[in-house]
Amino acid sequence: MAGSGYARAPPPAEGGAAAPSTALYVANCGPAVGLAHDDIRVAFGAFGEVAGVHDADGSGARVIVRFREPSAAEAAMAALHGRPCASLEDRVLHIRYSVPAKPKAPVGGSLPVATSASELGVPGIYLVEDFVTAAEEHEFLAAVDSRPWKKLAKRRVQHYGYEFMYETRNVDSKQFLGELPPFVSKILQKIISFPGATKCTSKMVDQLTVNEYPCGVGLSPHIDTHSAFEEMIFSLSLAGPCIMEFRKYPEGNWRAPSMASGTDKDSLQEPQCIRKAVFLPPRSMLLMSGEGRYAWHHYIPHHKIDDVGGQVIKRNTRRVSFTFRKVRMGLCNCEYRQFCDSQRRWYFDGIFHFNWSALELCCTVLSLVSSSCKIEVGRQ
Ligand SMILES: O=C(O)CCC(=O)C(=O)O
Repeated sequence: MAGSGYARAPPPAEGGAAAPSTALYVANCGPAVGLAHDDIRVAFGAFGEVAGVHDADGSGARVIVRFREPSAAEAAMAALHGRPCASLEDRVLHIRYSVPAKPKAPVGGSLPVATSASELGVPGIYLVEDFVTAAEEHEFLAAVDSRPWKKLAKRRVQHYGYEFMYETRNVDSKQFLGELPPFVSKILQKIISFPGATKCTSKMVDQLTVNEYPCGVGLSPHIDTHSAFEEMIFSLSLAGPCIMEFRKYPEGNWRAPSMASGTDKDSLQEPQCIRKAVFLPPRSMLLMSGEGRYAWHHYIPHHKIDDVGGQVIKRNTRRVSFTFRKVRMGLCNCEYRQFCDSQRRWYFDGIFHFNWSALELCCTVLSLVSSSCKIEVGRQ
């Protein structure tokens, strides 16, 4: 019934009859089998007032007949289903009750999708379109396609510089795999002059993750582990576009990322979080820094199509992203302590005014009291 605005009526409760509705889905009936809508209206009109007849789909051989009253639909069903209909050239009609389809959620959710970083308005997020040319894009894709991919649950990856460990969402900083490959040197040169990039040295990144997402596949919401990587994270989109959503959770409502084993599980919609989305076209470069990198989750929804400013964008090609990061060698001391694995213990200490020495003292006193109780009990 795709496209008719009607769907099959829910199945009847066990042992019960199908609940009548005012609309009937009638198969083997319509202009493609020589039956005009007007003739169908007249034939069904014998059972009660017909509110409308329209195509159920693009076949021309299935229609929706809408009555004013459920009793009329019930009578038509009883008289015509599975039988030749004399007033419709003796065609055998196949009829089901049908109900108005629930409206589908708008493509991409109700979230407006920005096409620039200024429109997005997440502090520390920068976007440059056409960061590389189409010829360079072709070159980069050929380079990664000639190298081995590692398969994750829903996508393929390659790692350079340092291996990324999905179980811990971290890298082993002692396991240096070698310099970044020569095919990215043009990108590294351009990164130096990226707006928003503060440290102007080509060594500002030393780890590359290449992600290949099949059509419509996305990525779970997450914040890159603070202790694993420095502040600036660059992501180059190649081959296909995507929407990237940013989510900020209110104070005290933060959840740890859930990407164990590279299995990207969509998190439940969090009603309290602030959500913003931006369109990443192929060949664009995104920089996540400051608050946008440290305190906002980023997320790629699993969508086959997206609505960008009223334009339908099909994600019918793979998307390949090159994510460049700098491995952190010490602890993170950012100002977003709530989201910082290097500082979280101290953050929660602060919130709860927790005093570890006081706790230790309490434990000692308790254990002394309990052992003296045991002595007392033993004496009785
Ligand atoms: O594909 C992207 O642009 C982002 C990749 C990413 O966030 C990641 O690998 O953690």
